[in-house]
Amino acid sequence: GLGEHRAKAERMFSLMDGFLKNDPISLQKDILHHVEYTVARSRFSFDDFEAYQALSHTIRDRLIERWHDTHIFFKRTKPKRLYFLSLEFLMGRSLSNSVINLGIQDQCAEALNQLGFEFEVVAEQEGDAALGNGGLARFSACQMDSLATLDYPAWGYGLRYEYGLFRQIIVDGFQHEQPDYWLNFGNPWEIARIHVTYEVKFYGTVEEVEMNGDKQKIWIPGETVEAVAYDNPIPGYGTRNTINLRLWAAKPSSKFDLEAYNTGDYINSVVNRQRAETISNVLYPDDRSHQGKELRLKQQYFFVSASLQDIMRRFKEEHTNFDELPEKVALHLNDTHPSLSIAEVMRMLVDEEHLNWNKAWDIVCKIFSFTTHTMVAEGLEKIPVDLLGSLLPRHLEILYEINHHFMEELKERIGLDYSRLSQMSIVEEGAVKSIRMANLSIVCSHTVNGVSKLHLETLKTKTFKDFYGLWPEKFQCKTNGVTQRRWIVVSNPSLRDLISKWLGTEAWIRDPDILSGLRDHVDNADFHLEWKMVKRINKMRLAEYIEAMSGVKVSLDAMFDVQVKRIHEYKRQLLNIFGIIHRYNCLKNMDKDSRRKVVPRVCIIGGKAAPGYEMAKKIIKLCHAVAEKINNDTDIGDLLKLVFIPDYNVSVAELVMPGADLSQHLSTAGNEASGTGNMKFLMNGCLLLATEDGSTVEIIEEIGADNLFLFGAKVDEVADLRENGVSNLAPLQNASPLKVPLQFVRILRMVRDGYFGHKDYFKTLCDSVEAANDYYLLGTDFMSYLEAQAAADKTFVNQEKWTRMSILSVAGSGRFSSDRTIQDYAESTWKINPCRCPL
Ligand code: GL7
Repeated sequence: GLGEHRAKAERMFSLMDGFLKNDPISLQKDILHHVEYTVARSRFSFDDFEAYQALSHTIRDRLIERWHDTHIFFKRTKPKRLYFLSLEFLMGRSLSNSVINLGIQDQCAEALNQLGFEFEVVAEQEGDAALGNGGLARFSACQMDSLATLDYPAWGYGLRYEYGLFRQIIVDGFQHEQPDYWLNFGNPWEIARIHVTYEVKFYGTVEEVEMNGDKQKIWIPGETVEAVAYDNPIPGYGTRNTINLRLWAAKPSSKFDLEAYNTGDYINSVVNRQRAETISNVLYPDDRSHQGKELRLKQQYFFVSASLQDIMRRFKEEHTNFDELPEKVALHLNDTHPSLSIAEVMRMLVDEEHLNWNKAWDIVCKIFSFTTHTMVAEGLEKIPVDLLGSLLPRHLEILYEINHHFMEELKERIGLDYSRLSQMSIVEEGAVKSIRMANLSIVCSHTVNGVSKLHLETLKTKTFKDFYGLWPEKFQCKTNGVTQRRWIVVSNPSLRDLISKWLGTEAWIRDPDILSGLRDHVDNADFHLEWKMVKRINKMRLAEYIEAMSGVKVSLDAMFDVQVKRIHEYKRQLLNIFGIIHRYNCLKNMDKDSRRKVVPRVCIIGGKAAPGYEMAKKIIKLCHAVAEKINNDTDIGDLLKLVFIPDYNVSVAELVMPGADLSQHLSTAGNEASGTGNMKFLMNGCLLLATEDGSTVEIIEEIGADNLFLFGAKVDEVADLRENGVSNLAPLQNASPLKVPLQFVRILRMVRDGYFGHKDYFKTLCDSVEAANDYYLLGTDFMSYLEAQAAADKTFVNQEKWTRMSILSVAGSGRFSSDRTIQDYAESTWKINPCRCPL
């Protein structure tokens, strides 16, 4: 009874001596305890990596306490919960971020110090959790940090890939991919929940059965695998709240097939069972295109099915009536990757809970929201009907039925406009009949979010014009953001201290708008001096890293000019490289006197190419070929260096961004939905050289066009430039120098003619600019690009002006915090309230 329960609880409390303590002595005791009993090394002899393991477990214990309290509190208060569904999370390292969010950074540093270790060195031991590709995946991670910090009752759901994003190694200038078997050394940041498992089914048939006089469809699946939960606590900053990121791993089903074992083929049966695990084995390394692969579809459904069973179980523990679902559950689709959820919830409600179709649909339409992260229609996900029908036969039927209802509604609204009907249909008839996952997501979601103002505009006027006409109120803009906890506090401690000193508060770490207070000091000479000193320290760290990685010694007086992001034609790394070749040509033609006036540059490029993306791989090779020429030219010396940073990832970004003077964001206008790298550089006082694309448009609004270097065609000019052939390079030989600058033609020739070697290999790269009508407008934008570069050089000479611009960049970066993004989503899309766990 109740009395017994209370007695037990009291005894438990008397056995516990309160929460774990965070003073340096208690931390040391815990670290040594974990060295001895978790890592199983001697306390008298352990190395940096073992210190990392022991400290991580020490922190993990503290995370678990808070995480328990948070979940008990959520359970007690039963708020509406947000479930953030994403196939990708790029978390990076956890140690530094955790100690900062727990507010025990100094204590940990001191504890380690007294044990003879250095926090920075120990933190360096950690590998990145790279369960995602690029911006989309890192944005998911930033959003988790903000959800926890702002006390929202949220859960993240994802997949626990055993192989994260491949490691990039460079051999002879070419990219090679190595598997990232990241769990090899153990992962202290996760908690295996071996009892939280669900069966996920695939294949089979659909049968019709009689139920209470009604005909009812049921799915008889053909294969079962098990999903096991791995929980990753996500601590908020300045709060006890610690939320959960639950990642699923596939395991063979515990119910084995007796038949198979009885045939005597024991070995093969075991091997076949093991195949189930392949589902969550490997992350697909393409960041923007997915072409109907069965394994990918299996991953998506595996993820969706396990997450929704978990979510429904939690709902049913607290509620009996599905009418309450929209008041208690918000499901967010991070891009279309989890959008099979829509069909799955329908299946659960109709087939398993026996709600009638209309009732179920009514509920479903109130719980889903959707964010799309792509600009161009070709980037939208489609799933071939044949594939879907064989893997998930019942879901295909449900999708057809959803579409049937939608088409009927649409005919009533717009009449028999067949061209429009077929364009808006969820089912695409064509050479390969397929399901349009974006259309499905729009039809069923109550809000459709773009990731920048410009992106939303494109969605309304182009990509989803017809849907916007039908449901204008659904379309919203939630400009992306990044967390200042990781992108300033963790990555740039010197800047953190400087900002706090001059603002007289650390409150900006929770309330980023306060950063605007830096404007008050923008002309203060002492502030300038300290500001430049911080940049110098960070450049020093970066220079050391560059030398270690590439052997190239760089001068700290040079302008560090960085472009780091996935390699893509539309991101125009090629424009950057052509600009570097141009700079090289100019230097070669200069006399000694003019050279003395040149601003020295260190050009830094980094990023991975999808393994199957030939053009991107050629861009990487070209970068290396050009670097080899320039860096070994004794004529040039420190005036120009080009380095490629291999294996760009979150932890490399943390080092590179604080050390950059200038960063480049060169996407052809209308191609980058938002971009988030620009925001991270902005927060680190790095000036931007950029096109007016994605979220840069809003950065301009915030800091003013004078505080960055803009160039290139604007989004509404691009179509014209393409269509009217203004930039057509076909008649290259006699091109008008006004339209296609001669310099550009010359550089293209150099590459084509083998000036940098590898003539044959670079041919298709040159063709992609020349023969393909210069789709990304490199030629068109080239002069404007060079002008922006010249303006950057000129400004760099005027250090006072440069520092002013740098300060104003940070001062204007508050709006680009993911805290702002998340608060906006919470209030206007998810309708959830903060739920703050008491201390
Ligand atoms: C992306 C967009 O390309 C990028 O502009 C955006 O910042 C990011 C987050 O919204 O999403 N879409 C996409 O598929 N990837 C992105 O990075 C991989």
